[in-house]
Amino acid sequence: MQVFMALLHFASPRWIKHMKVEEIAREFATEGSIGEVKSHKGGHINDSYHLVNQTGDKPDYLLQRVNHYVFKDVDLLMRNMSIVTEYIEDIVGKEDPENLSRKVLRIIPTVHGKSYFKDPDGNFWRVLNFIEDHVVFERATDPRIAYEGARMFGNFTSMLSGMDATKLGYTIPDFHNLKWRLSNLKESIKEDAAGRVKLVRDEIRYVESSTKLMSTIQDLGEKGAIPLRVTHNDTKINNVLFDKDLKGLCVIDLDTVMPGFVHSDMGDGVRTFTNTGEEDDENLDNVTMDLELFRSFATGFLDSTRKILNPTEIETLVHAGLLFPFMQGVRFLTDYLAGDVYYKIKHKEHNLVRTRAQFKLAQDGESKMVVMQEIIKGLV
Ligand code: GN1
Ligand code: MG
Repeated sequence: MQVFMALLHFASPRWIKHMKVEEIAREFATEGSIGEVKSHKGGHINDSYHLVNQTGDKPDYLLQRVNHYVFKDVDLLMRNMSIVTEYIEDIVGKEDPENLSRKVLRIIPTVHGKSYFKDPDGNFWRVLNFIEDHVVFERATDPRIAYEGARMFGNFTSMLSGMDATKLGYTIPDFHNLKWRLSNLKESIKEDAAGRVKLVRDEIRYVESSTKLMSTIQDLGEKGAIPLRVTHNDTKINNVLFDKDLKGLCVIDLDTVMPGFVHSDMGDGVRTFTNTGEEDDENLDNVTMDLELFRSFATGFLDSTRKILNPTEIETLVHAGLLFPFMQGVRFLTDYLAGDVYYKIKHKEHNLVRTRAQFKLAQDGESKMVVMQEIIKGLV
């Protein structure tokens, strides 16, 4: 396959026009004149660039290449994104019209009026407004960050609770379906494409022994006890932008907004806001679930969702904090075994280091589950 791809690459340059990022930026209906194009730090999937406007009073923009290995249907993804951003702009526009441009994401169309541009190499690009003077965090160093970030993510779901979730398509089918994630892991163990199974026996044993506990939310979903909502599905701490006074501005990274369970948003939030270490911490002693940060996160999340959640959702919210580090570990482990084909990595063992840190976090969460449940009870 790789040889075939390489041949294809060498056979194509005569008629394929490889475009520069600057040229791609010119395909969009931006205002003013774009000068510098700076690479912008983003997540593990897409590539982002900051388009700096040379015209004084005109705004900057964010150009992104959407990873179409991960998002197979970019057309559907952009349709979802248009529906959601317009819906939110309507609500926020009534609440705070003066600060609208820093509080919502807007899709800037191409010069032909489309929501994305496909370049001759088959890459998909989009442009969004650049939110000025924002701050992002990789870790919650202050309970106020956990509270405010959680309130922002909760408010996102809450704002969208008036929308029929089936209006949106699935940008990644089965994204948070644990059974599917586990069957992918099984498959990658069987294939052992990178010859690494022998290195992860302990991790595989941990997955097998934890599956039952981690399936609680999936079981509830299958029974129809928890409703499908419009959820964000990637509520990482670095997907909320703050202003300098630690007030939440805007929730970003809407690629995975689709029908889901509220536990996804609680879960990825707990996973990233309460971790005292890094997502890929090599020192597992650093990785714990901080109960004070958990209290702040749960308070913020419930302050903005209390009014929309049903009693079963609230009662089972605590499970989300264990499931999401666990499932994330399963996903990193699967990618490690497959030879690092999905997540961007910084070194050869990166996905294994990430796996171990996520499993440590899930274990620490499990040992604190009773206390966390008490905290949630005290909040409702
Ligand atoms: C990916 O690209 P980023 O960092 O926003 C992933 C999430 C994971 C996360 C782990 C589409 O998100 O699901 O939770 O990495 N996104 C996709 O850090 O798979
Ligand atoms: Mg993301």
